[in-house]
Amino acid sequence: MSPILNYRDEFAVVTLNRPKMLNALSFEVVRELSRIFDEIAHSKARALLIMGAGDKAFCAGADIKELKGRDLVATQAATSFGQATISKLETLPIPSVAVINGYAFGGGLELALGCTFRIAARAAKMGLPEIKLGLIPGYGGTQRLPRIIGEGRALDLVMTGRTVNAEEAERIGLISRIFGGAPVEEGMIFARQFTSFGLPALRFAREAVRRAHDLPIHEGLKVENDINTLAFQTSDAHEGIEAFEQKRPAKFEDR
Ligand code: CO8
Repeated sequence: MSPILNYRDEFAVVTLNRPKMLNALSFEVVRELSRIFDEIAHSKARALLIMGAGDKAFCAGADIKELKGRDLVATQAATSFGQATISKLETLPIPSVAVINGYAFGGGLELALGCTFRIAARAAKMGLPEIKLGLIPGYGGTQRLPRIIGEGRALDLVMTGRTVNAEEAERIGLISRIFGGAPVEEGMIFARQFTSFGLPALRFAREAVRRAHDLPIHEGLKVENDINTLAFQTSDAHEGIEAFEQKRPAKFEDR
Protein backbone atom coordinates (compact mmCIF):
# COMPACT_ATOMS: atom_id res chain seq x y z
CA MET A 1 0.00 0.00 0.00
CA SER A 2 1.25 3.44 -0.92
CA PRO A 3 2.45 5.92 1.67
CA ILE A 4 -0.27 8.35 2.76
CA LEU A 5 0.23 12.10 2.64
CA ASN A 6 -1.95 14.27 4.89
CA TYR A 7 -1.76 17.89 5.86
CA ARG A 8 -2.43 18.77 9.51
CA ASP A 9 -2.14 22.36 10.72
CA GLU A 10 1.23 23.59 9.44
CA PHE A 11 2.52 20.04 8.84
CA ALA A 12 2.79 17.58 5.99
CA VAL A 13 2.49 14.10 7.50
CA VAL A 14 3.68 11.08 5.52
CA THR A 15 2.71 7.66 6.85
CA LEU A 16 4.44 4.57 5.46
CA ASN A 17 1.55 2.22 5.03
CA ARG A 18 2.45 -1.48 4.81
CA PRO A 19 1.99 -2.36 8.49
CA LYS A 20 1.78 -6.15 7.91
CA MET A 21 5.26 -6.01 6.35
CA LEU A 22 6.52 -3.58 8.99
CA ASN A 23 6.28 -0.78 6.40
CA ALA A 24 9.10 -2.25 4.29
CA LEU A 25 10.22 -0.04 1.40
CA SER A 26 9.28 -1.75 -1.86
CA PHE A 27 10.62 -0.09 -5.00
CA GLU A 28 7.09 1.14 -5.66
CA VAL A 29 6.97 2.78 -2.22
CA VAL A 30 10.30 4.52 -2.91
CA ARG A 31 8.94 5.81 -6.24
CA GLU A 32 5.82 7.07 -4.50
CA LEU A 33 7.87 8.75 -1.75
CA SER A 34 9.88 10.56 -4.43
CA ARG A 35 6.66 11.91 -5.94
CA ILE A 36 5.28 12.85 -2.51
CA PHE A 37 8.44 14.77 -1.60
CA ASP A 38 8.07 16.83 -4.81
CA GLU A 39 4.47 17.58 -3.88
CA ILE A 40 5.41 18.64 -0.35
CA ALA A 41 8.19 20.90 -1.69
CA HIS A 42 5.47 22.91 -3.45
CA SER A 43 3.01 22.90 -0.54
CA LYS A 44 2.45 25.43 2.22
CA ALA A 45 3.64 22.99 4.93
CA ARG A 46 6.27 24.35 7.33
CA ALA A 47 7.62 20.95 8.39
CA LEU A 48 7.34 17.32 7.33
CA LEU A 49 6.71 14.45 9.76
CA ILE A 50 7.36 10.89 8.58
CA MET A 51 6.09 7.90 10.51
CA GLY A 52 5.00 4.30 10.07
CA ALA A 53 1.47 2.88 10.17
CA GLY A 54 0.67 0.56 13.07
CA ASP A 55 2.34 0.43 16.44
CA LYS A 56 5.21 -1.92 15.58
CA ALA A 57 7.41 -0.27 13.01
CA PHE A 58 8.59 2.95 11.48
CA CYS A 59 10.10 0.91 8.64
CA ALA A 60 11.95 -2.44 8.62
CA GLY A 61 14.06 -1.48 5.59
CA ALA A 62 14.07 -2.32 1.92
CA ASP A 63 11.62 -5.05 0.97
CA ILE A 64 14.00 -8.02 1.16
CA LYS A 65 11.72 -10.14 -1.04
CA GLU A 66 12.38 -7.77 -3.97
CA LEU A 67 16.15 -7.82 -3.63
CA LYS A 68 16.69 -11.37 -4.87
CA GLY A 69 18.02 -12.09 -8.35
CA ARG A 70 18.54 -8.52 -9.53
CA ASP A 71 21.39 -8.02 -11.94
CA LEU A 72 24.16 -5.48 -11.50
CA VAL A 73 22.59 -2.78 -13.66
CA ALA A 74 19.15 -3.10 -12.06
CA THR A 75 20.69 -3.01 -8.57
CA GLN A 76 22.74 0.07 -9.40
CA ALA A 77 19.71 1.87 -10.83
CA ALA A 78 17.50 0.99 -7.85
CA THR A 79 20.21 2.05 -5.41
CA SER A 80 20.69 5.37 -7.24
CA PHE A 81 16.97 6.06 -7.21
CA GLY A 82 16.66 5.26 -3.49
CA GLN A 83 19.68 7.46 -2.71
CA ALA A 84 18.28 10.29 -4.83
CA THR A 85 14.91 10.04 -3.11
CA ILE A 86 16.48 10.33 0.34
CA SER A 87 18.67 13.21 -0.86
CA LYS A 88 15.49 14.93 -2.06
CA LEU A 89 14.07 14.51 1.44
CA GLU A 90 17.28 15.84 2.98
CA THR A 91 17.18 18.99 0.85
CA LEU A 92 13.45 19.73 1.02
CA PRO A 93 12.81 23.46 1.53
CA ILE A 94 11.24 22.63 4.92
CA PRO A 95 12.72 20.74 7.90
CA SER A 96 11.70 17.12 8.39
CA VAL A 97 11.31 14.90 11.43
CA ALA A 98 11.38 11.09 11.41
CA VAL A 99 8.99 10.04 14.15
CA ILE A 100 10.36 6.54 14.86
CA ASN A 101 7.43 4.76 16.39
CA GLY A 102 8.91 1.22 16.41
CA TYR A 103 11.51 -0.65 14.35
CA ALA A 104 13.73 1.43 12.06
CA PHE A 105 16.10 -0.94 10.28
CA GLY A 106 18.21 -0.82 7.15
CA GLY A 107 16.65 1.42 4.50
CA GLY A 108 14.09 2.52 7.11
CA LEU A 109 16.78 3.98 9.33
CA GLU A 110 18.49 5.38 6.22
CA LEU A 111 15.26 7.19 5.36
CA ALA A 112 15.22 8.59 8.91
CA LEU A 113 18.86 9.68 8.51
CA GLY A 114 17.75 11.79 5.53
CA CYS A 115 15.42 13.75 7.81
CA THR A 116 16.63 16.90 9.52
CA PHE A 117 15.73 15.38 12.93
CA ARG A 118 14.83 12.01 14.40
CA ILE A 119 12.79 11.36 17.54
CA ALA A 120 11.84 7.90 18.81
CA ALA A 121 9.33 6.11 21.03
CA ARG A 122 10.81 4.61 24.19
CA ALA A 123 10.34 1.08 22.79
CA ALA A 124 11.83 1.86 19.35
CA LYS A 125 14.67 -0.27 18.00
CA MET A 126 17.11 0.91 15.35
CA GLY A 127 19.94 -0.57 13.34
CA LEU A 128 21.61 -1.20 10.01
CA PRO A 129 21.46 -5.01 9.79
CA GLU A 130 22.43 -5.27 6.09
CA ILE A 131 25.72 -7.01 7.02
CA LYS A 132 23.64 -9.99 8.18
CA LEU A 133 22.30 -10.29 4.62
CA GLY A 134 25.83 -10.11 3.18
CA LEU A 135 25.18 -6.51 2.15
CA ILE A 136 26.03 -2.98 3.21
CA PRO A 137 23.63 -0.06 3.73
CA GLY A 138 22.82 1.23 0.24
CA TYR A 139 20.39 4.07 0.81
CA GLY A 140 22.97 6.51 2.20
CA GLY A 141 23.64 4.89 5.58
CA THR A 142 27.40 4.55 5.21
CA GLN A 143 27.65 8.27 4.38
CA ARG A 144 25.08 9.89 6.69
CA LEU A 145 25.52 7.76 9.81
CA PRO A 146 29.20 8.74 10.41
CA ARG A 147 28.31 12.38 9.78
CA ILE A 148 25.63 12.18 12.47
CA ILE A 149 27.21 9.93 15.14
CA GLY A 150 30.91 9.80 14.14
CA GLU A 151 33.01 7.18 12.36
CA GLY A 152 33.70 4.83 15.28
CA ARG A 153 30.08 4.52 16.30
CA ALA A 154 28.96 4.21 12.67
CA LEU A 155 31.43 1.38 12.03
CA ASP A 156 30.18 -0.33 15.19
CA LEU A 157 26.58 -0.26 13.96
CA VAL A 158 27.33 -1.03 10.29
CA MET A 159 29.84 -3.85 10.89
CA THR A 160 28.02 -5.61 13.72
CA GLY A 161 24.50 -4.98 12.42
CA ARG A 162 23.45 -4.73 16.04
CA THR A 163 20.27 -3.12 17.30
CA VAL A 164 20.27 0.00 19.47
CA ASN A 165 17.41 0.94 21.74
CA ALA A 166 16.03 4.46 22.10
CA GLU A 167 18.15 5.28 25.14
CA GLU A 168 21.41 4.38 23.40
CA ALA A 169 20.23 6.16 20.23
CA GLU A 170 19.67 9.34 22.22
CA ARG A 171 23.01 9.00 24.01
CA ILE A 172 24.99 8.64 20.76
CA GLY A 173 23.11 11.44 19.01
CA LEU A 174 21.26 9.23 16.54
CA ILE A 175 17.97 10.72 17.76
CA SER A 176 17.23 14.09 19.37
CA ARG A 177 14.57 12.99 21.82
CA ILE A 178 12.63 10.02 23.24
CA PHE A 179 8.86 10.47 23.36
CA GLY A 180 6.14 8.75 25.33
CA GLY A 181 2.87 9.90 23.75
CA ALA A 182 1.06 9.50 20.42
CA PRO A 183 3.59 9.74 17.55
CA VAL A 184 1.89 12.37 15.40
CA GLU A 185 1.23 14.68 18.35
CA GLU A 186 4.76 14.17 19.66
CA GLY A 187 6.14 14.94 16.21
CA MET A 188 4.13 18.16 16.10
CA ILE A 189 5.26 19.19 19.60
CA PHE A 190 8.88 18.61 18.62
CA ALA A 191 8.60 20.47 15.30
CA ARG A 192 6.77 23.43 16.84
CA GLN A 193 10.09 24.38 18.40
CA PHE A 194 11.01 25.78 14.99
CA THR A 195 7.94 26.09 12.76
CA SER A 196 7.33 29.73 13.74
CA PHE A 197 10.81 30.74 12.53
CA GLY A 198 11.38 31.95 8.98
CA LEU A 199 11.93 29.15 6.47
CA PRO A 200 14.84 30.94 4.72
CA ALA A 201 16.73 31.23 8.03
CA LEU A 202 16.02 27.57 8.83
CA ARG A 203 17.34 26.57 5.40
CA PHE A 204 20.42 28.75 5.79
CA ALA A 205 21.13 27.25 9.23
CA ARG A 206 20.73 23.68 7.96
CA GLU A 207 22.93 24.29 4.95
CA ALA A 208 25.70 25.97 6.93
CA VAL A 209 25.81 23.18 9.54
CA ARG A 210 25.79 20.45 6.91
CA ARG A 211 28.64 22.03 4.95
CA ALA A 212 30.77 21.73 8.11
CA HIS A 213 31.21 18.03 7.33
CA ASP A 214 32.55 18.56 3.85
CA LEU A 215 34.91 21.48 4.24
CA PRO A 216 38.17 22.40 5.94
CA ILE A 217 37.49 24.93 8.73
CA HIS A 218 38.70 28.03 6.82
CA GLU A 219 36.47 27.20 3.85
CA GLY A 220 33.58 26.35 6.19
CA LEU A 221 33.94 29.72 7.89
CA LYS A 222 33.86 31.42 4.47
CA VAL A 223 30.64 29.53 3.64
CA GLU A 224 29.19 30.55 7.02
CA ASN A 225 30.14 34.16 6.34
CA ASP A 226 28.49 34.09 2.90
CA ILE A 227 25.29 32.45 4.17
CA ASN A 228 25.17 34.75 7.20
CA THR A 229 25.55 37.80 4.96
CA LEU A 230 22.72 36.45 2.81
CA ALA A 231 20.54 35.93 5.91
CA PHE A 232 21.04 39.59 6.83
CA GLN A 233 19.49 40.59 3.49
CA THR A 234 16.11 38.98 4.27
CA SER A 235 13.06 40.89 5.48
CA ASP A 236 12.77 38.27 8.22
CA ALA A 237 16.16 39.32 9.65
CA HIS A 238 15.03 42.95 9.60
CA GLU A 239 11.79 41.96 11.34
CA GLY A 240 13.54 39.73 13.91
CA ILE A 241 15.94 42.47 15.00
CA GLU A 242 13.22 45.15 15.02
CA ALA A 243 10.90 42.91 17.07
CA PHE A 244 13.68 42.38 19.62
CA GLU A 245 14.16 46.14 19.96
CA GLN A 246 10.41 46.70 20.31
CA LYS A 247 10.12 43.86 22.85
CA ARG A 248 7.45 41.99 20.84
CA PRO A 249 7.32 38.56 19.20
CA ALA A 250 8.72 38.56 15.66
CA LYS A 251 6.34 37.87 12.80
CA PHE A 252 8.32 36.12 10.10
CA GLU A 253 7.04 35.99 6.52
CA ASP A 254 9.56 33.67 4.90
CA ARG A 255 11.23 36.35 2.83
N1 CO8 B 1 11.32 -6.82 3.86
C1 CO8 B 1 10.25 -7.58 3.60
N2 CO8 B 1 9.44 -8.09 4.55
C2 CO8 B 1 9.74 -7.80 5.81
C3 CO8 B 1 10.83 -7.00 6.18
C4 CO8 B 1 11.64 -6.47 5.13
N3 CO8 B 1 12.68 -5.67 5.35
N4 CO8 B 1 10.86 -6.89 7.53
C5 CO8 B 1 9.81 -7.60 7.99
N5 CO8 B 1 9.13 -8.14 6.96
C6 CO8 B 1 7.92 -8.97 7.03
C7 CO8 B 1 8.24 -10.37 7.54
O1 CO8 B 1 8.71 -11.20 6.50
C8 CO8 B 1 6.90 -10.78 8.09
O2 CO8 B 1 6.09 -11.17 7.00
P1 CO8 B 1 5.26 -12.58 7.07
O3 CO8 B 1 4.30 -12.39 8.24
O4 CO8 B 1 4.60 -12.66 5.75
O5 CO8 B 1 6.29 -13.63 7.34
C9 CO8 B 1 6.31 -9.49 8.64
O6 CO8 B 1 7.03 -8.43 7.99
C10 CO8 B 1 6.49 -9.33 10.13
O7 CO8 B 1 7.86 -9.50 10.43
P2 CO8 B 1 8.40 -10.51 11.56
O8 CO8 B 1 7.46 -11.64 11.74
O9 CO8 B 1 9.82 -10.84 11.21
O10 CO8 B 1 8.34 -9.54 12.83
P3 CO8 B 1 9.23 -9.64 14.15
O11 CO8 B 1 8.63 -8.68 15.11
O12 CO8 B 1 9.40 -11.06 14.57
O13 CO8 B 1 10.69 -9.11 13.72
C11 CO8 B 1 12.22 -7.57 12.66
C12 CO8 B 1 10.85 -7.78 13.35
C13 CO8 B 1 13.33 -7.83 13.69
C14 CO8 B 1 12.26 -6.13 12.19
C15 CO8 B 1 12.36 -8.58 11.51
O14 CO8 B 1 11.17 -8.52 10.71
C16 CO8 B 1 13.52 -8.30 10.62
O15 CO8 B 1 14.66 -8.63 10.96
N6 CO8 B 1 13.28 -7.70 9.41
C17 CO8 B 1 14.31 -7.43 8.45
C18 CO8 B 1 15.12 -6.21 8.85
C19 CO8 B 1 16.24 -5.98 7.85
O16 CO8 B 1 17.11 -6.82 7.66
N7 CO8 B 1 16.24 -4.81 7.19
C20 CO8 B 1 17.23 -4.46 6.22
C21 CO8 B 1 16.74 -4.78 4.84
S1 CO8 B 1 17.99 -4.52 3.58
C22 CO8 B 1 17.96 -2.84 3.31
O17 CO8 B 1 17.20 -2.12 3.89
C23 CO8 B 1 18.92 -2.32 2.28
C24 CO8 B 1 18.63 -0.85 1.83
C25 CO8 B 1 19.31 -0.58 0.48
C26 CO8 B 1 18.60 -1.32 -0.63
C27 CO8 B 1 19.23 -1.11 -2.00
C28 CO8 B 1 18.28 -1.74 -3.07
C29 CO8 B 1 18.90 -1.96 -4.39
